Amino acid sequence: MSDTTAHEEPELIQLLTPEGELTGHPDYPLDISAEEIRALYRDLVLVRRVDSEAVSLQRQGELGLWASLLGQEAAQIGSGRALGERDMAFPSYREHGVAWCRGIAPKELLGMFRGVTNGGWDPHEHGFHLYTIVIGSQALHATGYAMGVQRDGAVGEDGTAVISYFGDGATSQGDTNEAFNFASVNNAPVVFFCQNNQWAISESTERQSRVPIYKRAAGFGFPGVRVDGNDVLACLAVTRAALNNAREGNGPTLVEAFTYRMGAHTTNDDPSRYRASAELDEWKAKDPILRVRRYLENNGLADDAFFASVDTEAEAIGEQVRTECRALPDPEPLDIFHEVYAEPNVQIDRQRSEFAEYLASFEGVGAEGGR
Ligand SMILES: Cc1ncc(C[n+]2csc(CCOP(=O)(O)OP(=O)(O)O)c2C)c(N)n1
Repeated sequence: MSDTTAHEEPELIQLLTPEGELTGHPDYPLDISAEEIRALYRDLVLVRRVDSEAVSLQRQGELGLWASLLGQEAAQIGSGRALGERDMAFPSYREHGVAWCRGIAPKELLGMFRGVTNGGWDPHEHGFHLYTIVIGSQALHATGYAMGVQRDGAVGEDGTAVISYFGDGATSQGDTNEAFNFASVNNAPVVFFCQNNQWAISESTERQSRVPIYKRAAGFGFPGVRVDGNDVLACLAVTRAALNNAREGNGPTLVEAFTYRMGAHTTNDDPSRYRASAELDEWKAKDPILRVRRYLENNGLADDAFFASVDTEAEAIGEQVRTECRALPDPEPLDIFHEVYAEPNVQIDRQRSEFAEYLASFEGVGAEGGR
């Protein structure tokens, strides 16, 4: 018996090579203007700048933690810009680029990582759900939401599509596999967008799946596709097609965006302990921003003034993020009881009163009061 599935070379959908050559793909035609490509370039540069500023802020004690998106900008901007206004995204905790596309201000993300907010933003206002730390759970949330969309009759030409973001590690979770199955048997309008960044903290992708991740969709009865996750144009075209498919009532798709986490898992991690630096060098050559810049330059579609203006904007946004982060107000201690239940709750009311009494017991006690 031979086993070829684990070893054959998977097809990678790519429209723009690392050298900046626009090759296109017959299955994913993309009608895009130079202006739109310049706008994508700007998105990529700005989210990278927000991200690097957040890493610095964490290092300086202004944030408790940060999960960097470095290297995954194209996967997130490409898929994020494919979303329609009515669509709903269910992120994990690294989707700062998608949040950017959904109009979430960076300071809202920082508030969460600074620990001064219970949530961050209104999911319905932005079509972008709250960050999820419990790996894989949002695949089920997205599927349930998509089944709701279906029951509301919001599938069809102007329908709503749902997208769930998760990593390669999440594909080992029961929740993710249950979501695949529910979505498939219900033909739910959901796209599963897996950013295969090659690592789940210190576990490599080989430890998650014996076959290329996108091929696992076939076992659940829906299509899977592997896209170059460092190619913003391919990510845009492939996600757009998958969302349209879902919207039109043709069910789920698994998109595996093949990319690389160029930074640490989070600011608590040191990747040099488990992976070789040569691997990073290899992926730096496939940088998602560099290839768009090369394309624009080589084809005379952007001049030095354009690149300089994006850099200036990036510096300004870095400063803005820093100032806004430091100005975020600390929450009142009693805020912890807000938004626990939608309806009044006796237990919560009792706990709030007890805590308020406890806090009041400090009133009038000066620094010397504890002696
Ligand atoms: C249910 C659950 N198990 C374990 C963890 C601890 N944990 C946090 S991040 C992570 C790795 C996730 O890797 P992946 O899904 O590839 O996403 P990435 O962080 O690479 O974007 C793990 C195991 C968790 N948050 N939730």
